[in-house]
Amino acid sequence: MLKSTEEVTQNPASTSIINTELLKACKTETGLANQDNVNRWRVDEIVALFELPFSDLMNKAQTMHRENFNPNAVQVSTLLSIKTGGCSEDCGYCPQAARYHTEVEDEPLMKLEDVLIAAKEAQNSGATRFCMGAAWRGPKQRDLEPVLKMIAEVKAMGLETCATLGMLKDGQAEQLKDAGLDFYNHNLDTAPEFYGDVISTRTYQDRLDTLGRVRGADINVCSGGIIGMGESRNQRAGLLAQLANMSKPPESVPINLLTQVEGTPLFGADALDPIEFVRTIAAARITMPQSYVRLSAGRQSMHEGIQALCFLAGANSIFYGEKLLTTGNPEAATDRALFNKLGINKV
Ligand code: SAM
Ligand code: DTB
Ligand code: SF4
Repeated sequence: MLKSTEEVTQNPASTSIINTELLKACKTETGLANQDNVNRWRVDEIVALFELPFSDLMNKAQTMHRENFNPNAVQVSTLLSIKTGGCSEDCGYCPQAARYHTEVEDEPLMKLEDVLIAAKEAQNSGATRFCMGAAWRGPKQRDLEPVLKMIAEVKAMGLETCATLGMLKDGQAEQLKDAGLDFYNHNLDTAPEFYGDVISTRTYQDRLDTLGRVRGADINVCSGGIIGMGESRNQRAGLLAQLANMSKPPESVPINLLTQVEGTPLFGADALDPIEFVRTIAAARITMPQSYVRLSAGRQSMHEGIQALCFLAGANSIFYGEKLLTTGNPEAATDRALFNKLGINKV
């Protein structure tokens, strides 16, 4: 039986339980039921979801979504780049890597008071979570200390806090937790087999280790990836399998459409078919029924009809506000108009 909207409105994540029967049905109908552990996904099972007729896939995703969440509520987070550019890493998509010649100008760590002004503006415009991003390989202790203050003060304003600072060393996640951090974002980015084509300065295992430290410190995990980098459908499914099969899947799963930035190696990659992007969102919803799936980078160039399909496929979180980290995002007023048109409320 589907839950009524009222039953899941208050606290969707905590009132829901995984409907194992529904999951089993999703798998059995694709002819690929894995009887050993219905909550583990094989890559071929996820590929079979991608291959379903579009209406069947959307129906499964929407059913799963309604089982676990209020289908008309979307969580909104605002991003701020607190330290921009000059990064030592070589992520092939990223305009902030020092080695690529892009228009991004390097900026040092922002002052606490300026971060708080931006957080207040985000709160006034309706964001409930404030995510602070830094272009670091990982924070040194002297970098972390001012960020801990930012987190504590943003939290004290009544906002949920999120940070994305790169790889964490032992003990750093605990300091972030003590400062009041609610979520840590660290993306797997893509499937293990494609990863080496995109990044060489840190390994997949490094990323998993950081996620383990975040989980170990009892901080909510935010982890997803980027679609449209030239990966195959199998590899898109491979990314979702990595995320869904974690001993506890991430609470928040950002699915970014590659924003192509001139000067980065991935500039000029073949554009992804928008329907394939919607299919990826649907497969994320089905494989991670209790996670917030965030329709992340790429919305500025995405027709509102495709965004509507993403919400129908189970996306229930967005970045809100006219800027992501260094690239554009729809104006808040444009998003409010879209929400009104679709009858969506903010969580
Ligand atoms: N430097 C930290 C790190 O990489 O862990 C944190 C910031 S980094 C910019 C956060 C994430 O943004 C990346 O892992 C990647 O998934 C996403 N991202 C960066 N550039 C992007 C782009 N051009 N298009 C889509 N997503 C992008
Ligand atoms: C995530 O998955 N997407 C956000 C956030 N986590 C940090 C970043 C998107 C960045 C897009 C390119 C830019 O604005 O620099
Ligand atoms: Fe640096 Fe993060 Fe950009 Fe990679 S994604 S180059 S680590 S800022």
